[in-house]
Amino acid sequence: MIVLHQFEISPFCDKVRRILHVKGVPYQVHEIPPSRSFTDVRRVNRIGKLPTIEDDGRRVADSTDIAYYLEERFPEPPLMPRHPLERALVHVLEDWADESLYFYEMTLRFALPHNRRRWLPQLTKYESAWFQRVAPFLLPLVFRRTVRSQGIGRKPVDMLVADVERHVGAIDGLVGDGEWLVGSALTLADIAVFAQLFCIRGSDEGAQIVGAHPRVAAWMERVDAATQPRA
Ligand SMILES: N[C@@H](CCC(=O)N[C@@H](CS)C(=O)NCC(=O)O)C(=O)O
Repeated sequence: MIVLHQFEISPFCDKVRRILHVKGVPYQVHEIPPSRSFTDVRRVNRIGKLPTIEDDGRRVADSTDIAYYLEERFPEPPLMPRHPLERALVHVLEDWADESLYFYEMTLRFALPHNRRRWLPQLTKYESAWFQRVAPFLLPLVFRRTVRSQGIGRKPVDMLVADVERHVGAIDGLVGDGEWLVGSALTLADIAVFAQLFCIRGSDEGAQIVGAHPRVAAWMERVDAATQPRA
């Protein structure tokens, strides 16, 4: 059976879980506490990031590589369109979600103190009691350093909110009066963008922005319903 090495709270791990659900593939979870990034995670893969899956002795790291691997191994139902233009769009949207939206969700949930207070207990759920005590002092420094060096973390909140409004507006434009982001069926683009937007919506600012876009909220419900574990 496939083993998913994960941080439960990671949007990339959520993305992989949802792909596995859509394809009806059974899997086991190996949960690693985030504080073990430099030890246990590096033993799982040399990139030192999760998710990673293990399938019959073969390890695949990175949610994008995992998505393409699973698409080949379990082609039904397809998450990649056949048409080259649609495939290209799925790729671009997935990369936008992973490499841009991710840093907004990280900044909103973990760099802004009012959101962090709510999310820290989730992040440290699998940590030792000792780490849970030091986390409120240590982790804000780690997140601040990460998002500041990436760049988004240097923006004041009003600029951050304006950026997220533009991104959510773009999703609204893509969904339009249709059901999915690309073409006429659920694709990897829906799952990748959903996974990041779900986390963005977990912040006060993100919830307000998504709430102001009923078509985006309805699309999120649609993707969520289509990517739940199969009964
Ligand atoms: N491009 C990677 C990103 C994965 C990623 O950044 N994972 C984070 C958790 S959300 C991680 O493992 N961070 C640990 C670290 O950087 O040490 C993917 O798509 O899987």
